[in-house]
Amino acid sequence: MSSPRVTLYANVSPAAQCVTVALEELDIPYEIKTLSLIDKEQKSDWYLKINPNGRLPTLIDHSKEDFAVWESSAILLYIAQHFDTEHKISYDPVSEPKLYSEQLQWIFFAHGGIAPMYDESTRLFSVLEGRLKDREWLVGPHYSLADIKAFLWIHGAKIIGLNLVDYPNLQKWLGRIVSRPKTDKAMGIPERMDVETFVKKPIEETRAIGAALFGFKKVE
Ligand SMILES: N[C@@H](CCC(=O)N[C@@H](CS)C(=O)NCC(=O)O)C(=O)O
Repeated sequence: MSSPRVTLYANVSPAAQCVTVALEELDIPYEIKTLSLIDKEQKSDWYLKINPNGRLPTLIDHSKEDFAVWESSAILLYIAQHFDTEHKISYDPVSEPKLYSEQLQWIFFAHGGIAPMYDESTRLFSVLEGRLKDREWLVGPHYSLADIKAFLWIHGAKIIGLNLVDYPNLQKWLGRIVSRPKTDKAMGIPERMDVETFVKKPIEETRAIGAALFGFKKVE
């Protein structure tokens, strides 16, 4: 096995697992280190030195003197810049400037829109549903960081009581994504999110878990 080019501090959450998806899709050798949110390891002094926000994920690039990158979308863009030179899952800002801009638009929408406003996501789901009405991917002709950033929130929607019955295009798009072998593999790293088990828990517990996993509300 090749030695890891990067280390990813992660847990089972859309914020962290969108990064494992990108690493798997690009066949980048990486090491996963999981932190326990229950033990508040993400707030320990050593971790705050690499991620002052005290949240997961954080990527460490061993080929750049252990340079640390935090905030999931910044990590995705860093991975694209340094490890996706063939643009398998990203668009080139120079030769594909419009697609690159659209990719940024949808990443920002998912990062600033879907993630923190998960409580009021139906309108945001409708935006995605409309976007996917006559296209396979959020941006351009292939799977990209925009899809990778957004889909795990949709995949986990049941946890907060939303289902996708009213969103047929979103359902089909999600089906296309989760049937990709490398993406499916990444969804099991560090562990597979067990949506059905969450759904059976009492509502207060579900919301607390949802808040911790998705980071839309602080759980003390
Ligand atoms: N905007 C951040 C959000 C990260 C986030 O919310 N991570 C959650 C994952 S479970 C977390 O670390 N929660 C623990 C905490 O807030 O202390 C990103 O996209 O990287």
